[in-house]
Amino acid sequence: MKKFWALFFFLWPTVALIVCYIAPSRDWWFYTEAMSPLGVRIDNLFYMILWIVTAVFIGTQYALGYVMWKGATKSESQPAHFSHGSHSLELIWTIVPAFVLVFIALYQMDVWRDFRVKSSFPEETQQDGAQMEITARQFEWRIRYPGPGKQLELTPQPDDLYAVNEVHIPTGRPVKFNLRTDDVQHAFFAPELRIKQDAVPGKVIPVWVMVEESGTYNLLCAELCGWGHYKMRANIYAEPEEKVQEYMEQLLQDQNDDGVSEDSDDADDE
Ligand SMILES: [Cu+2]
Repeated sequence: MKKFWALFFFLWPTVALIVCYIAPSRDWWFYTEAMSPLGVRIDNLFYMILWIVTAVFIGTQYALGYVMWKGATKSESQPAHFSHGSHSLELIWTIVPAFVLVFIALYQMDVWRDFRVKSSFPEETQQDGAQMEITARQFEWRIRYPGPGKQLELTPQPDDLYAVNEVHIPTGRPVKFNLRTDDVQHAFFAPELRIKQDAVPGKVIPVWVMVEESGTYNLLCAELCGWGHYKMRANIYAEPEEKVQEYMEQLLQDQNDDGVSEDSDDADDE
């Protein structure tokens, strides 16, 4: 029975090794590839941490299995050896994890800076203001674009264009938007683009994203924000610049449509 338990403890690191071997080819880690260059860098950080954790897990579990196997195969007549405390061991298992954590903290800093620190955003987003404002509210995403040819102001303007649960961004260049919330705390979560940013009451938080391939991506709320939290699902449409322009023109037309047909307009004029 003792040998069984030793083998049992050998089993799990072996399972971990097998999973690590087959998971990448079966896409078990992430359900899609990162669709933005920054997302790729975030994934690389994730994989680096995953490898460290995996190595530690496999190493410690095999060590545990080995100790158990040694105990299980030792003769009954041999007396047990008791030991308590080892300064050098304790030093090792304090310094090594501390070193690993400091390394991760320093290594991830440039990705963090490029994602979060405004002055490190891509140059294209530095000159102009934000391209749109995305406001989370119970339970939807409201998007405010500036009127044609205008810059986005922090406060709503009469000719602003509005959309709900539908974000259109051009591909191939960085886009900056302001994130805010109307009520409680929400979180802007675009899993394929690897963006997760809290929307905090009273704050306007700039976020940037660059998508290279056209496509429709999810926008979800990742903060349990109330009973309708599950409904806060929107689409991000990444498309060529001309398509975004077309969409804006359509939005402008729809917004200016007063519901009265053009014919009756003419009739009024007469
Ligand atoms: Cu929410």
